[in-house]
Amino acid sequence: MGFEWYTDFVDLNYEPTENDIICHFTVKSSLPIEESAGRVASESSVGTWTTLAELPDRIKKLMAKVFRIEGNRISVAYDVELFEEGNIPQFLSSVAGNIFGMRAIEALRFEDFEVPEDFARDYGGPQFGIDGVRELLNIYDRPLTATVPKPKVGFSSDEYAEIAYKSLLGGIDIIKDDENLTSQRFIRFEDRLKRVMRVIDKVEQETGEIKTYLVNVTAETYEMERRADLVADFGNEFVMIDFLTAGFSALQTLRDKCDEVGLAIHAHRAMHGALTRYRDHGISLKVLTKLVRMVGVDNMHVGTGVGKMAGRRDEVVELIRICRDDWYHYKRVFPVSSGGLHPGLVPDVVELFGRDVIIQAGGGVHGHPNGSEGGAKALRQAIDSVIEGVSLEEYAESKKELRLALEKWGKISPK
Ligand code: RUB
Ligand code: CA
Repeated sequence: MGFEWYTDFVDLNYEPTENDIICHFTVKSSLPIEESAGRVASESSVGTWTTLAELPDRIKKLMAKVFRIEGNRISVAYDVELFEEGNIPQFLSSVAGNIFGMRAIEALRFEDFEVPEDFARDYGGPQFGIDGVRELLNIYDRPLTATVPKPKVGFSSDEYAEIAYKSLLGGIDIIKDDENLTSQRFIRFEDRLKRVMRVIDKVEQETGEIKTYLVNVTAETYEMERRADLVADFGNEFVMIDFLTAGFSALQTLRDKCDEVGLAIHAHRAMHGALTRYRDHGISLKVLTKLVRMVGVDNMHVGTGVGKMAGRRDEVVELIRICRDDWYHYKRVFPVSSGGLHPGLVPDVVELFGRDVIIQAGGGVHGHPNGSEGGAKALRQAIDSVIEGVSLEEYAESKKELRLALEKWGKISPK
């Protein structure tokens, strides 16, 4: 048709330059692939549905280019000039914006992207990263342990702090709020923070170990900043954010705030399933994980491969690499393995992740027959056994808590 120019956005002879951002998509459409691919590149860069009366050469240069087509997988090159420096929402509005809603495209998956140094430089990355977090906690030789008090909402601050106390005393390093715990009527933020910090001080004095609190500051952005200030005033090291429900703008705001007040960021990925779950549509976790590393979170949930959340082992391995491989100036992100874990699964998790992992168990600690303290001990014993190279069963012969955990859960992978 004379008025369309979508295929002008396809140039299979084009060789990407060092000024290009490369995005990889999978496209499902009843149109020929050049047609559908052209639509993706057009709508995500300078195009509209028709040719225009005027198109200056200068702007023509900014047309995104589909330079590779393999079956229904396409790769698109975007000139870095198309993007504002340091603005993730604008990046997503371009390469993951309107194109998801076009009628001619039945399904679209944003699989992966690569950025040139010129673009990478505009994002600071993690402030602490794995090495910094290890320094904060003074733990260098083993996986870190975290627990979410369960039930995840409903406790008063007092009850919550009591569970935190028992868990920390049993050997857990980190208390973590759950994704939907913020500042409900029954457990206001400031009150909970105050009480948990009191408990942390007490345990730190009693045990000589350093403990920390991943306190969920997710809220409207001004309120979130206020909460981050409070957390810093109380002398804690971390905040946690549900980065998808809060949004990338909020995450960037929090990252700036944390730079100012010296806090590390724990990223919870709640809601990612709405984007990542269907293999032929949405945005992959790979993309989300790269983005949060660029913005600069210090911990990121990547799944377990064995627990209650979806996510195959090979996918988890890939996310671990995105968190930990060298990538420009970005510090390494601590991958968090969480969701349905318990002592019997610890060997699998360490086999998959190695030692640079935060192992989080909620139900797998507080569901222990001896309660939270027993559960915490069992989790630490499971880690010790792996580090010492002894089987769980053998280790459990002399460790009561681990034995009780194995009797209750065995090595079950919960659904
Ligand atoms: C953990 C829990 C976390 C999940 C989220 O509780 O529910 O919110 O880890 O999933 P429990 P993911 O240890 O009792 O399962 O880590 O995959 O984002
Ligand atoms: Ca502390």
